[in-house]
Parts: sequence; structure tokens; C-alpha cells
Amino acid sequence: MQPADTALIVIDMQNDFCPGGALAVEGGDGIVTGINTLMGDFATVILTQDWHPASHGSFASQHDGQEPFSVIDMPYGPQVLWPDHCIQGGHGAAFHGELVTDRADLILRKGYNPAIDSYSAFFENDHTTPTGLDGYLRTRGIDRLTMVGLATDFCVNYSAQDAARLGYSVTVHQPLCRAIDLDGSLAAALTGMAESGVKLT
Ligand code: VGL
Ligand code: ZN
Repeated sequence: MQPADTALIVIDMQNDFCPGGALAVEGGDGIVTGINTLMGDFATVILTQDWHPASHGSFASQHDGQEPFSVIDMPYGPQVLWPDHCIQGGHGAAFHGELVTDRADLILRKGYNPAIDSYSAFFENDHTTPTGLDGYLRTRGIDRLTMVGLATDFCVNYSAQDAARLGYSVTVHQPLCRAIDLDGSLAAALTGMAESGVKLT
């Protein structure tokens, strides 16, 4: 059992990131059982849920002439344009059917601002607008985090690096993560996390 100041954060284990989904991550469904088992080691379990309005600015469909997986400049920096995914209330936004959700103390939704994407569970992609998770964890006395889920190189990566910068002790448990791996994004994420002081197991 992990100490009481430690939470498990399960990132974006949603239908759209699993095979058959709009932004499927290879093998995304293969980590569900392991994540369910790992929950048993933690007193606190938090789930995150990518949660976009249908007209979200990160969707290629909202930008004339743009294809999914191209990159454009947004006011807050470069933004990968994604296929429409995780639309609020839709099947794709729902958690994978086998994921244990009853253990969650908190389900943190992110990406609801149509103008700004939010890979991280702590800040939107402007790196400034908070989601409130830091306040939640601090007021509960939680300062150690283990992260698992999807995708290693985007939402897990951004969440882990933000958490490390905020002063949390962060472990990313790689066997229970899967990556999108767009143009070397996985290697870059692993380097970035290591440089930010994230423990990779
Ligand atoms: C994610 C791309 C777009 C993720 C979310 O969960 O890693 N990736 N939205
Ligand atoms: Zn998204």
C-alpha cells in the first residue's frame, strides 16, 4: 500500500483513445486491467477525462483546409490538430467500459475551453490557466503522484512535467501507459520528463 500522501492519477482512459476510437492509441485498451489492479495500492485515485465541446479549437475540422495531425500556431503556441474526439457527453468521451471508476475520489475534466487545448491535468496549454487540480491536491495534503494512462507523450507527459514543476514527487509508470508517438514525440516526452525530475519506472 502506498502512503496516504500519495495519489494515483489515471489519465484519459476513454473510448476515443482506445482501438476503435477517434484518436486511438495502439494498445490503449491493453492497460485497463493493470490500472484497475494498481488502484488497489492507493488510498486516493483520481481520473482525468478529456472533455471537448464539439467546436473545439484543437480539432482539424474547425480550421479550413487543415488535416488531422498537422500543426498550426495558436495564440498560446504550436497546436497539433486532432481528429474530433472526446466530445462532451458522447460515447468517445466515456471511460473505457472495463475501467473501474467507482474508486475515483475525483474525476477531473479538462479541455472544455473551446479556444485552448489542455493536455495537462494542471494547466491549459497556455501553461497559465489552472484546472484547479493543484488546489485540490494541496488542500488534501497529497504531494506524491503516480501517473498512468493515455497518452504517454501528450497528456501524461504534460501532466507529469507540470506536477514536477509544481513541486510534487512524480512517478510515471510506463508499463501502464501507451503513446501516440507522432514524429518522435515519445522520445522527446521521455527526455523532457526525465529533465523535469519525473521518475520513470
Ligand atoms: C490527448 C491529444 C488530444 C491525450 C488528448 O489524452 O493524450 N492527446 N487530446
Ligand atoms: Zn483532446
